[in-house]
Amino acid sequence: MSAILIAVDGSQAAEWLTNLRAHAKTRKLRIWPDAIGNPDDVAYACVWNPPHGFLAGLPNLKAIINLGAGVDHLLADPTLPRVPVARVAHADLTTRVTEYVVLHVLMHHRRQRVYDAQQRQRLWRPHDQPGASEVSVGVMGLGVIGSNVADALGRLGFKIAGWSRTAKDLPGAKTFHGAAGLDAFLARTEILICLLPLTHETKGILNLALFRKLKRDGPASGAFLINAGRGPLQVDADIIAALDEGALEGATLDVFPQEPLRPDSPLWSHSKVTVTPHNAGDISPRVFAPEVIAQIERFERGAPLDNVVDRTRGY
Ligand code: NDP
Ligand code: OXD
Repeated sequence: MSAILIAVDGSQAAEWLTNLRAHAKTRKLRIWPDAIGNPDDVAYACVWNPPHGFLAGLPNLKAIINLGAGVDHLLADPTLPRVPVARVAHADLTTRVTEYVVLHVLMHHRRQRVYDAQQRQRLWRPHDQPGASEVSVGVMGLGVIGSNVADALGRLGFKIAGWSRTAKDLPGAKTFHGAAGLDAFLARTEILICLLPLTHETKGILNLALFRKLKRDGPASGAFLINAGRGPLQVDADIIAALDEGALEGATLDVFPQEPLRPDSPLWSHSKVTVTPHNAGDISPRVFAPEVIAQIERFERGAPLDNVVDRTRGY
């Protein structure tokens, strides 16, 4: 029987092996880099950020399963074999990212950083607090995760808008799409959430010119950015410039053009920036491994893979 290869960059490789083994029954499992075995045996590669060029060395590969939602690293490999690439679109991951975004929207909305600073000074000073229903939130990317985030924040009462590549209808939200819809979307947005994939169209989109178009005279008392999409969507120097000139009042960043974030990055110590280490939504091998095996078994019975990436679109 053909083998499944696990090629995971990072600390979760062993956990994937254990969990896939628990469901793979008698199937051969191989692990990169130490136990690849004969590359000719490998039919399925379950990967997270594998080195470019590596998958091209598996001549009998039938499908690639990306163990995460974003496929930018994979698609940037010019030698990527022409087999279907499936990605994670799973409620567990969607819920985790939604938790992260809701937490940070509320941190900005409720001025938590200001109160943290006041607590350190033993300062008792309430500030005006708008209700959620007065504040406009905008979600860039209305896919599996962005639409769930929009729904969760809508249920908290925020005014919701969303922006996507193609037209979308989202209950309770005002939607915009394409380059033509971007400025109107930004003009009404006080808290901007980015859940876009990284593609040649979206790279660098979170820049100073865009931040200057956000609404900063609304009840939120300034504009805020939350980026949990991908690092190269944002221009770090422009975030600092926007914070310094007032185009942005605060930022929460989970992702960075260079990860880990360089120790000398001014973002670490900026008083208006919250930095997290790209963990808004970690995929759980325990939860997702059974689905990987079930997908492969269905595929072998002739069904298409779920959540296949459109390589031309780039996500
Ligand atoms: P989806 O593919 O389901 O959704 C992508 C959305 O982005 C779609 O609404 C799409 O528009 C929109 N989009 C793509 N290109 C453009 C463009 N040029 N202009 C406007 N809108 C665009 O992705 P997911 O929701 O599953 O995930 C989104 C991203 O979140 C991932 O690609 C990944 O980078 C990131 N992520 C980060 C995590 C973290 O831990 N920080 C965890 C998980 C994901 P349309 O609907 O028209 O196709
Ligand atoms: C993902 C991620 O894309 O964790 O799944 O960033």
